[in-house]
Amino acid sequence: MASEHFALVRRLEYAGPASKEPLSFRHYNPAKLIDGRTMRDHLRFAACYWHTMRNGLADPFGAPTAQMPWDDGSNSLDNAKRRADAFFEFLVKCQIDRWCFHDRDLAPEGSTIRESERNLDALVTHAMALQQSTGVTLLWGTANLFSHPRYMHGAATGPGLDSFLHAAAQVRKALEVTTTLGGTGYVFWGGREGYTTLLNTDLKREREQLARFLHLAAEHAKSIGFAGRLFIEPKPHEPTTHQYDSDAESTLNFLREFGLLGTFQLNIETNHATLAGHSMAHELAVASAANALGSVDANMGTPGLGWDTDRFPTDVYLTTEIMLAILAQGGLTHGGLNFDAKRRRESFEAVDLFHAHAAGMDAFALGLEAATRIRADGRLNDFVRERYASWSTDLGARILAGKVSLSECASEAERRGEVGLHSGRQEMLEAIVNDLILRQ
Ligand code: XUL
Ligand code: CO
Repeated sequence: MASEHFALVRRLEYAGPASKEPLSFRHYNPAKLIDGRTMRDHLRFAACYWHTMRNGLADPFGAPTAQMPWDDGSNSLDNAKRRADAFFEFLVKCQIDRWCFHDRDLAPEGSTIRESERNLDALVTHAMALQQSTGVTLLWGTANLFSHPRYMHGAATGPGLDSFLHAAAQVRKALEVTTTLGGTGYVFWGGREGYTTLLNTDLKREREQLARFLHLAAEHAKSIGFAGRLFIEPKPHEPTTHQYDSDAESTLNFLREFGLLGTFQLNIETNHATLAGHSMAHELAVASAANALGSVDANMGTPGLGWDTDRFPTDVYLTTEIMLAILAQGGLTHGGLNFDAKRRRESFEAVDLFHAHAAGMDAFALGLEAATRIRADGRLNDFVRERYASWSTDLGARILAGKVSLSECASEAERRGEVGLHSGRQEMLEAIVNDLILRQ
């Protein structure tokens, strides 16, 4: 790293819950062992290049506000490299071990595919050196198939063949550089893979195009020896009216319909879950039940505001729910907690990048500790086990194994008489969760 871009910030350290030093961790203690694994390994934090380095914090009504003294606003390769230097300095100082990027965040688009690829190669060589000197690793890479006007009607799902072909070129390259950088994942977020109006759309055809595209990408990933996992990131809409991979259930159905289940896992993002009208806990449960919870885009929305506001995840109830889902499946192997989050437009100083990420990291550390207490306490698990206990009887097992007919069920119902009722005790369980979140 040539020079310090955040000269006033020293590496954030764990200072304990009593600390009032804002640029420190009160709860994230990377080396602390929890159930035999360090916090660092449980949480697998990543920061994203797009919001951290490329988001000027403009909104539909106002100009960018973010102060980025390392960025001269040009499209030059030198500027792109300086930005990468600043990003890696930020990662090290914030103790974030992983990063994620879109091809076009990292390197400027050229006037031809070949030129774009050359620009990307230059930045990948630069990022590789930064990875080596800092020990930071790549969580996942992806291609931006939604910003350029060529993709206005969709990329793989566009009505014209040309957008599909161009997207293929971009994804081929993005898969290759993700492999070069040792990424443990590669993400497909279908930014414009949906429709704006059905009046001009052949939905059946577009879904088939998307499936073919994903097959081609998976085949290419295999052929180049990509050792990571392929993830799809559901989102219901924005910018499209309807995105085909709209939530976890619909994405799993899509994968199943087109023979892609098993090849792809899901990257679940909180604000996408809420835009879909679901809780994050719901989306995680659906993905995990299908053995398809691969990674998490860690952010949160703003209740009552119908946008993807991508706030930093500072809600401890939310982080507790997320960590419960992750711990229940034994952790994330190739994915992690990627802060796909941006500061508010008013948090425009460079130091706010540190405050924002530290707030998210501390919230997840609290969530990890709370989820661990909830699991160790056992009352929630016991309650659920007890609730389904009758299925563990001989008859329950035989029904599930398909060995009992509907008529046999009916006779048994008659023999048993009226159904015995038991309370769901939701409020009691919610109180237990509150107690265990607050008891440190
Ligand atoms: C958009 C979004 C993307 C993906 C990567 O809402 O979440 O940034 O995470 O393309
Ligand atoms: Co995301």
